[in-house]
Order: sequence, then C-alpha cells, then structure tokens
Amino acid sequence: MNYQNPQIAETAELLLHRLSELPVKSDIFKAAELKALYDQLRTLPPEAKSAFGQEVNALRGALQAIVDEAQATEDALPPLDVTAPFAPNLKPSEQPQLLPSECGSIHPLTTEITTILDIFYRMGFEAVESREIDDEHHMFNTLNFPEGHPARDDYDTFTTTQTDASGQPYIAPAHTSTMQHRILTQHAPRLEQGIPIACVIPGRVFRNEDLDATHEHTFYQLEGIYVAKGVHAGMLMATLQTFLSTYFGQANLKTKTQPFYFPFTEPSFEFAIERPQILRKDDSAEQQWLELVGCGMIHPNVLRHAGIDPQVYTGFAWGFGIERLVMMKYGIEDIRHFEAAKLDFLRQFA
Ligand code: FA5
Repeated sequence: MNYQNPQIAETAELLLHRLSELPVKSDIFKAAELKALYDQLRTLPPEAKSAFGQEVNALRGALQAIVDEAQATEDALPPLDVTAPFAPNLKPSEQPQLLPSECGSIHPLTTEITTILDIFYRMGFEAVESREIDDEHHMFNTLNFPEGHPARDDYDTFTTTQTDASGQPYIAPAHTSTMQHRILTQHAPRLEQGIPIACVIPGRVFRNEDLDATHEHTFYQLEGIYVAKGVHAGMLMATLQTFLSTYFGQANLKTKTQPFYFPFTEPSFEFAIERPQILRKDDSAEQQWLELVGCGMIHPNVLRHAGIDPQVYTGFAWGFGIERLVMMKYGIEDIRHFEAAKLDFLRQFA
C-alpha cells in the first residue's frame, strides 16, 4: 500500500520489516512507533485528522492481516514434540511406534531417593545435589588423601582427556564425599551463629569396578554431614539408626559398628544392620549382619582445610549406597536390574 503521509509511509516500512523478524507476531501492536502515530492523531486539527486517521487505520489493518495469516499457518501445523527421539520432521506414517507417555512410571530409585530425603528433612537436614564431574582437589586433596597414598586406589574411576587449569584431568566422582569440602567451606560461617551444618547430598557416582550382583560401575550414594560444637560418635550412630529404622519401618532394627579406615574420617567405622526379615539367608536364630554405610568423625585436617577450627567444632559424615538400601527394602537380588531398563522389573514399582 502507498501511504501519502511520508511519516506513516516510513513507520509502515519499519514495522513491516520488524514484523518479519518477530517470533510472536501480535507483539507488533505494542510498538512505540504505532502508539506515537495514534498520539499524534489526537493532537491534529479536525481538517487534518480524517486523512491521517484513515492511513493509520490502513496501516494497522495491514499489520493485522499479516498477524492473522501467520497465526493461521501456525494453527495448521501439527504440534512438534521437540523431545521426540526421532527426527521431528518425519511424517506421522514414518515415525516409529512409541509407547504413549501415560505408560511410563517413575523409576524406583527416584521414588526411593525422594522418600530417603523426606526422612532426613524431618530430621533437620537440608539436601544439596552432588556433581557428576569433579576434580582431583575435591576427590582427594581436600579429603586428606596424601599424594600417592594407596588409599587413592580404592576410588579408581573415570577421567576426561580434557584437563583443568592445573593440568589435571576432570574426574567422574567415585563417591559423594567430593562434596564435603564445598559444603563445609560454604556453611562454615553458620557455626559462629550457633547453627549446625546439617546436609545430605544424594548423587551419582562412578567406579572402575568388576560388576556383580552388588557392584555397579555407576550407582547412587547419599552423603551426610553434621558439624557443630560437642558432636560425638554416639550422635552419628543414633542418626543412622533413626534413619534406617524409619526407612525400613522396623523400630527395633539392630545395628552394629566395626572399625574401618577412611582418610577423611577419624575414627572411621563400617556400620552394619541386622538383615531385615526379607533378606535373611535362612531361618536360623543366628544374627545376620549386612554392611551398609561407611562413616566416621570428620578428620580434623578436613575441617581445618575448610577453615573450621577442630578444637571448637566436631562433626560426623557418612556415605551409603542407595541401590543397596533399596535392594534390602524390596528383596532385589541384583543391582544391575536398576539400569537394565527391563519393563518387567520397572513395572513392579509403577
Ligand atoms: C565411601 O564411598 C565413603 N565415601 C563413605 C564415607 C563417607 C565414609 C563419609 C566416611 C565419611 P565406600 O567405598 O565403602 O565408602 O562406599 C560406601 C557405600 O557405597 C558402600 O557401603 C556401599 O553401600 C556403596 N557402594 C560402594 N561401591 C559400590 C558399587 N560398586 N556398587 C554399588 N554400591 C556401592
């Protein structure tokens, strides 16, 4: 359309160009230039108003026609599933048959992690997610593993070819303890205000492992950290006992500890529970134990590294394998079921 008024002609050219690039076409009606034309119309003398008004309305009509046409084309297109695991432009007849999404269900590990976290929330812990890529500093140095110490070999995992600023490869963490230094450093100022550090950290961990019914190369752990004044090992045992009794719904669950070694805790323990009924090997009256958790009092060097004075504050930490816990609860005999994507297994938890 040819506009007689040069100002309207110029605005029309500008708005038509802008419209071609706007993702939401109707936003063109919010343009300040269009509003300016209407504002100007109001100020014109009556004799000029009519011609100016007709051209501004014609411009608005032209814009509306383009917006309507774009909307009609959009409505005519079939909806696009950008998450579809095939080329989105395939015709419906060419698309592979997929199960309708209502057939899916939440993975049992997701459900159980939610249940586990809920118990710890009620005990006053907050949750922080761990990372799936980390570095040598958090994997070993801040956790009191001396350089070249054989204890590092217990955490054999995968590394990237890409290196960090210090020339070290990035590490797929072999345990959630890599988060300890971060949590302690970040929350240390709370201690001065008399607020304890109380965090649980769920996360996926990776190990270069020989696989069997209880060992996976990729599995979940839940780390726990508690630091305040006057914290002692009895509190650690009580915390784990309370959690496990609640999780298994068995108030009289019996637990025991035995000495262990972790560089980042002193003393260190392995925490065992009496096998829940479902996982007893036989009906004998003999007590049967199952080691489940690595734990201990946080090593003074780890606290010091995070700027916390171990003479004033003490704390405990633990780490358990989530799959093993879930296996015990439901009597699952092989850890590899979790990642096997077998519907027969998954449907039992749907
Ligand atoms: C650790 O990973 C320590 N970071 C735990 C810890 C945290 C100690 C804080 C002290 C303070 P460990 O390697 O034992 O410890 O693993 C802890 C738990 O993870 C085991 O008890 C087990 O439940 C689980 N786990 C270990 N390796 C595997 C595996 N390959 N597959 C499945 N679960 C595993």
